[in-house]
Amino acid sequence: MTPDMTSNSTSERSEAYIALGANLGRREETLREALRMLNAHAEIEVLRVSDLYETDPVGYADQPPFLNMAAAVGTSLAPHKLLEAMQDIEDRLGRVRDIRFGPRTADLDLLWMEGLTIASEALTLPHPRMHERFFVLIPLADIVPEQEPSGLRTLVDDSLIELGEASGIVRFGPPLFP
Ligand code: PH2
Ligand code: MG
Ligand code: MG
Repeated sequence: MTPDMTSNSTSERSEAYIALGANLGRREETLREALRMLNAHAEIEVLRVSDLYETDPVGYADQPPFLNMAAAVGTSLAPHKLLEAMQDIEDRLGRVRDIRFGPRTADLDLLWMEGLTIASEALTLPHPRMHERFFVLIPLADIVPEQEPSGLRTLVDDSLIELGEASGIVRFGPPLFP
């Protein structure tokens, strides 16, 4: 086996969960294109995609509503390499990085990778705010299997119970992929 620093140490495929959001331009087209670009990457396969949800902006209220969704991907990339691939897709979709929590053409956030914990400058896993956001948890609940082996289903279910009645989120449409 050839050593390859872009892959994870075992070269095995792992499963990762990604949150996607858009609140500028043609939101649905942008998200569809983001999924297509993820799946077009040689080391990423889109496995499952949630419904599409329209959500009130959280954190910085004076901006348009978001479309949000979640995807499960299979990947042989190490976490930081997957994150780089996601950021490259954001850039290609015309993302301009300015206001924190502000409007964005395309936002791809890495949420969870088989329960791995990482705290680096570039990446925190699990995503530190995932458990407090309906716009992340409700799409995730669509695609995390009951028997997910690293405990993500329990995290999602417990967080949703903790948060109580959902608000600021409505189902917008069926999965965009394939
Ligand atoms: N993303 C943010 C900040 N606020 N609000 C909603 N509803 N959806 C998002 O995706 C979102 C947000 C930062 O990335
Ligand atoms: Mg985000
Ligand atoms: Mg982001």
